[in-house]
Amino acid sequence: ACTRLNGNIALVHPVTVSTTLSPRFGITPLSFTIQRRLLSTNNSPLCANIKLDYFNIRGLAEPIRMVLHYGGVKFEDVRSPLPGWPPKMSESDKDKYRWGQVPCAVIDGKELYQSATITRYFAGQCGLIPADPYLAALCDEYVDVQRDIMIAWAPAAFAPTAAKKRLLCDDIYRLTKPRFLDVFEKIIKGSSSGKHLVGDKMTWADIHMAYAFDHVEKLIEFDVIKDHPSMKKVCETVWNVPSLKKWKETRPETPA
Ligand code: GSH
Repeated sequence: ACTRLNGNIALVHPVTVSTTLSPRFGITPLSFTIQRRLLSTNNSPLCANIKLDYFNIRGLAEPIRMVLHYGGVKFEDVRSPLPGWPPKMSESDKDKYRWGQVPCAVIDGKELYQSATITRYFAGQCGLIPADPYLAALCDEYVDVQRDIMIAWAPAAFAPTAAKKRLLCDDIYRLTKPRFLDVFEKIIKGSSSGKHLVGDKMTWADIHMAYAFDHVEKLIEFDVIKDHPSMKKVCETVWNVPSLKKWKETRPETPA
């Protein structure tokens, strides 16, 4: 529900209302964060008309969808049929988009591209970016590292045979474990909460981590973080948020 307050549009978010009033859904600190932020803004995307254009896969759109579901933000999840693997658009479809690629978020008619940019944009509006600029940048760093890890696993995802995939998985695991996974494990172990990457609250870096390793596992059928219990804890914490748990259980079953 949107209402006007001191000339600004204030939004009393439906999720906030229900979580505040009904213990059935649980009261989350996020509700209050969202409420506080939105009371001082007149261009919140949570009041906007949001459309997300992508293919009918999780892919690069999934962290955006997760952040929007976390915030209880209504959006139109437009899914075009997958044009092959890896997806390649026809020239005429490419012409529909500024950079010839998706995901594309359309916010009150205005387009925004680049999956990390879009995810970060909505994360900021959903209380998932720390106010401290250093901690906010740390979230960016961790998301970028997670993307490096995903890129490292891509050859296994596109391997022509199962045998080749197995060989590649062994090689990539040997390389990425000490360089990336063990470092994340140490960071989380040394944190005050033991279940968040940055500070003691959920941030978009946590949500992106849950997305990244869920996605890699889906693509290569191998649990990359099976020996990293603290990383598992972060991911479980994300997937235990009621709206994300529901999304995971009900999202469309897709090949990637
Ligand atoms: N850096 C971009 C992002 O993160 O959004 C990459 C976008 C991208 O590669 N999109 C692919 C695409 O639109 C789908 S995953 N492919 C169609 C094509 O290039 O023809």
